[in-house]
Order: sequence, then structure tokens, then C-alpha cells
Amino acid sequence: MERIFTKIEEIALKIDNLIKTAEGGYSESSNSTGDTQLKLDIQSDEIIEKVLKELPEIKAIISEEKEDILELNSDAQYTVCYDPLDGSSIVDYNLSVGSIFGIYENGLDGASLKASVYIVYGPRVEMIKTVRGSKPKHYRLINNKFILQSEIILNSHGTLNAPGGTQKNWYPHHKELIDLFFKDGYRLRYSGGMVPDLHQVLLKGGGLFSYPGTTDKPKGKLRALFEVIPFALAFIEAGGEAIDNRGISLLEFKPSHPHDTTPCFFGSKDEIKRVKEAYSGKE
Ligand code: AHM
Ligand code: MG
Repeated sequence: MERIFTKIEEIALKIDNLIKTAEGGYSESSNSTGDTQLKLDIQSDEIIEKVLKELPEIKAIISEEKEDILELNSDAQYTVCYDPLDGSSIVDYNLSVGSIFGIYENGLDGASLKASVYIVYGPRVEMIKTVRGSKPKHYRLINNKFILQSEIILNSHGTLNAPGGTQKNWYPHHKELIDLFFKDGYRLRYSGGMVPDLHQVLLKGGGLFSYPGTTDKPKGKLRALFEVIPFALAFIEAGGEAIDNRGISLLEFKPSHPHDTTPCFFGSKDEIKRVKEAYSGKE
């Protein structure tokens, strides 16, 4: 696993450099979810594939930007699922974006996730590494090296509310829940990039990030293997919770297809308790 982490650090430096130097704009292709791919999405994906292919311990890689699983070493231990550059709709407006990695063993579901890593490319480059059974670790890129800053521990109660999805398509019980948080003094923090938005909730001690099912997308937008399950591990190991719309831990989620999406709620314990109450018996 350590060698995978080292390779991810190498990838982060390369993608950071790419974001800062490459031209923007769209390519002529689309990914398996039907999103038109940015040139940066494709180039980031190529960087990751090239670097991860060097490791004999990787059985397969699955990218948000590729339809199919890429088998590498049939007898190897780990499958790495990744979103090479999350935030396609905001990177060309110079907002923070990220890369997300889930390292799975013996299966492709929440229970099989052994570790996750995400990188935020913002004014600074930061990385959060979570190994199952231990607190997430926060690193910052200083002089081209990732330097450990601290472990992440969530409070049981936070102050931030990051509500995803198109409001006009929210179910009434979801709107009521989000409105109640604001009435109680929670502050809106939402950039449209799940990596910086979740990162802020984690580092500021808690709150709620939600991307619910909506009338137009009942299964939400965010992809289980590449986005949701890796963040679920970070929140849960930090002492928070991560659940779907049925109140089930996202580390129990079993996608039936690698590109499946799920409604998702990440937060501190108090906020997640309120989500469970609001969603009880609902969609
Ligand atoms: P992407 O992987 O195509 O960039 O999509 C994922 C992003 C998340 O970062 C963010 O939370 C969400 O899409 C926002 O989507 P929307 O603006 O469509 O609600
Ligand atoms: Mg994404």
C-alpha cells in the first residue's frame, strides 16, 4: 500500500503542474456518464494510468473517465478506482478541484475499501490519506514534498452546510431539512467542487455536505466507487458519519456497476442524526 501512496504523491505533483500550465476547454469526447470531457480530464487520466501501471501490486484500475475496468496484474492485491480531476464544471473558472482515489481489495464495494486518498488543488496543494482503522492524515505540499500537518478529528456538531443538487429538483423533505439547518445558524459553504467542499467541512470540524437524490436524478449524481465511498472512509474514520438516503453507512454500499451513483450525506454525528430523522420513511 505504501508504494501506491508514493505513486499518488507523484501523480499529484504532475496533475498540479498540468492544471497550472495546460490550456483549458473541452475535448471532443464524453465519459461513461455522458459528461463532455475536458482536455484536463483526459490528460489527468493518462497521467494516472501511466504511473499506476508501474506497480505490480495493482490488479486493476477503474477511472471515472473510462467505461471499462483496465486489468493490469491478474494475481495482484489491489484495485484502484479514481476520479482523475473532480470539478470539471469549475476548473476553467479557477476554483479549487481535486483528485480522488479509492484502494479496494477483494471486491468493489464499501466493505472492500482499504484506504482512500484525495488531493485538493487550491491556493495550496493538500492531501488527505485515510487507512481503514486509523484517523485521516492531513498533508500539505511544501517545497515539492507532502508534509504531515495533523490527524483529522471531527467534532460531534459543526457549523457548515454544503447542500448539493439543483434546488428546484429537491424533494420537499430535503428542502425542509436544509432550511432548518440554515434557520439554526449553519453557514452556507458550497463551491460546486465536492473535494474542496468536503475538505472544508472536514478541516473546520464538521457540518453537513449533502448530494441528495432529486426528482430528475433519484440516485443522485456522485459516483460510489470513485467519489462517495473514498470520502465516506475519511468522514467515518474522523469520527463522523457518511450515509445514503436510507440511513445506511456508505461503507456498506454495494454498487451493481462501477459507474453507479448514490445519494450521499457526509457530516458530524449530530447533523447526520438529523438527516436520518428527516429521511425516515422517505426517498
Ligand atoms: P465531475 O466529476 O464531473 O466534476 O462531477 C462531480 C462534481 C462534484 O465535485 C460536485 O459536488 C458536483 O459535481 C456538482 O455538480 P452539479 O453542479 O451538477 O450539482
Ligand atoms: Mg468527479
